[in-house]
Amino acid sequence: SSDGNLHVALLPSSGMGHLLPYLRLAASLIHHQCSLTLITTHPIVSSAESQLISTFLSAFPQITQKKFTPIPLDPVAANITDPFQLQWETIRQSAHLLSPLISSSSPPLSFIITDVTLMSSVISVTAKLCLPNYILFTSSARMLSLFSCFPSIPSSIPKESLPPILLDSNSSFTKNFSDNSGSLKHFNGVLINSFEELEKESLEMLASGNLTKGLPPVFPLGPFLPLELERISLLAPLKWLENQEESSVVYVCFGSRTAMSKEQIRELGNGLVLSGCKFLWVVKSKVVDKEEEDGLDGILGHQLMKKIENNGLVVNEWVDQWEILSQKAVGGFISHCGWNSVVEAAWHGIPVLGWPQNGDQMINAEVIEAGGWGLCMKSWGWGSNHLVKGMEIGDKIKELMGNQRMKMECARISEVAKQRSKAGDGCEDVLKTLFQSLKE
Ligand code: BUP
Repeated sequence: SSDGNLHVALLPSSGMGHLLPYLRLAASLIHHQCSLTLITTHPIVSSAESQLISTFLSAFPQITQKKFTPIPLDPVAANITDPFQLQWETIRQSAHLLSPLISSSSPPLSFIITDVTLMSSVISVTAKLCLPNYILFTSSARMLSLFSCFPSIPSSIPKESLPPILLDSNSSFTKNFSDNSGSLKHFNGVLINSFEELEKESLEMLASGNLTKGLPPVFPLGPFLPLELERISLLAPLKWLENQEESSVVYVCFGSRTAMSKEQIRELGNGLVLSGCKFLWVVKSKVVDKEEEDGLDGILGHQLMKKIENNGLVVNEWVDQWEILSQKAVGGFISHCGWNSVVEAAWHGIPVLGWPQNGDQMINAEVIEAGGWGLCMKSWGWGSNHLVKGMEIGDKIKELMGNQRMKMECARISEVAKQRSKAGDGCEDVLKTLFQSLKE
């Protein structure tokens, strides 16, 4: 291929939701004959991430790994409790140490692709080295439209959909978000796991140039598909699903970084039982997988466990979400609306009951709602300690599972998504444009 001379470095941020799309993109770049360097940051926050990285590197021995060890930050002094966010800040503050790592790459790098959380600090390094920069934005185009204007808010996005922390202009999170946004114009382009039919309006708005001056081109490369090596063999859920009727099961998962309160988890359990539907529920009560779990009995309580027994299957391990969503038995998905999950639900044509918990999730859930293929529960505990009762949850699940119009919209979006990824690589044309733009 004519792209054979490109050497690309990838610098992902922490958290599975950030790492997975990087590895999926990496595989696609390899397919296009690029040489790759993967910069990994140590110590790695979760064991899910470290396992995935080792499996990935053994599957692709041609990829160079460069280990980056930033200077550790004191979480108390940094005033950050979330371990993933702490890692972002740690990388940011040690970004100058990336310089030797990047400049020693051989053959010399053609460009680097980095995460939104690291932008403003990485740009200072790459500017000195005159190295072109791209971002792989791991959220929706709708979120990108907010990000690109921030601290202004585009008229298409209600203020209430912003995570509460972004409304506090004094928080360090908001300051970083703003700094990163401000550095956007110094980047050569933004790659994103989205596609026209999923986010037509936002992508058009981003391309029009009306949103922000100097916005670099956006390359919609989605839908990203999982790699074979991501598939793990936790067979119990799949075995159980095989014995359920078509479209009868609601799958419940709030992603890899979100832990609900024990009280809310129990209400959700009651809601699932009250809905009368069968369910497959991935329970997570700790933010990082390395922390100790109470065990399902401890989290749910004996009484609820008994009620659940005949209706559903509950697991507190990493599951193969892609495989689960592809099962005939699955007819609905209760999701926190992390962007990867949204795109995966679209691809499989599963109606979503969106229950955003924080970050970009409300804005992502609005993409689903606007597309008519799911619901966005704006009033359910977004950024507050409000407890959603089981009864209300149960009613919404019934609505989700019985809604024929949403099923039709799902089938439509799924068909287009599959069409886009038919050749096994949905981003062929867009990547060609990207490579072309690099040669100009
Ligand atoms: Br949990 C879980 N199995 O058990 P999101 C997640 N996943 O395959 P997040 C599994 O992880 P951020 C599990 O399919 C998706 O690709 C899932 O990413 C997979 O949410 C990914 O949906 C999760 O973006 O990340 O992890 O909360 O908050 O950073 O978006």
